[in-house]
This record gives sequence, C-alpha cells and structure tokens, in this order.
Amino acid sequence: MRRNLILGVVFCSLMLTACAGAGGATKKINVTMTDFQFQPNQFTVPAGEEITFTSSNNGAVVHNFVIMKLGTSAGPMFDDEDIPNVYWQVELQPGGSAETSFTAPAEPGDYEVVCKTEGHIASGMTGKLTVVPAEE
Ligand SMILES: [Cu+2]
Repeated sequence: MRRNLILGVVFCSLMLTACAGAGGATKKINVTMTDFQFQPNQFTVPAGEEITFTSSNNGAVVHNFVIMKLGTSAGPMFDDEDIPNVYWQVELQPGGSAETSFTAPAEPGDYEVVCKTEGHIASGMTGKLTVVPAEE
C-alpha cells in the first residue's frame, strides 16, 4: 500500500515534467523592461499557440517589446526599413504595464527580440524568442 503511494507520487511528478513541454516551452511570457534590458531576455514558446504576455516597464523611458520576423534582424538600430519585418510588438510607457496576448509564429526557429526605442538596441536591449514545434 505504501509502495503504491510512493509510485503514484513519482508518476505524477514525471507527468508534470512532461507537461512543461519540449525544452521548457511555455505559453506565458513575463518580462520586465528596464533601462536598458529585458529581464529575462530569452523565451521559448510552442509554435502557433496563444501566448499570454505580461510585462512592466520599470525604466524611466518608453520601451518596446518587438519580435522580428524569422530570418530578419533590426541590426544595430531599428529604423523605417525594419517596420515591415515586425512580427508583433507592444509599447510600454515608463512605469506602465501590459497584459495582452499574441499568437506564436507557426514556424519554429530563433526570432530576434528588440526594443525599437532609438538607441536601445545599441544599449543592449535585445533578446531571443525560440519557437519550438508544438506538442501533438
Ligand atoms: Cu527600450
């Protein structure tokens, strides 16, 4: 009886691990923006899923969370040429916060994340969104 109980506990924790998804993919992104960083700055999400995005700007200036399309990069500075390459973005005023959602890209791969406020990429305000195949 006691042995069955222990086996049950082990089984449940294995199931929980499995539910966390491939490579720690999550449907929730929770990011804090500061002058001039995303914390954290690496995210892994399942392809094509609805992602809950929660963020707050703890900095003194406007910050943006901009996901660039696959295979594109804003380079050292976000300018007008980069606008068509934006996959999704949200802007936060200083002290502001956002609770929103977006659909993760359908194509697995590494997507560049930048803050498009002038000079912030150069200040190191970049990140990476890794899209992994959704589980069946
Ligand atoms: Cu910024």
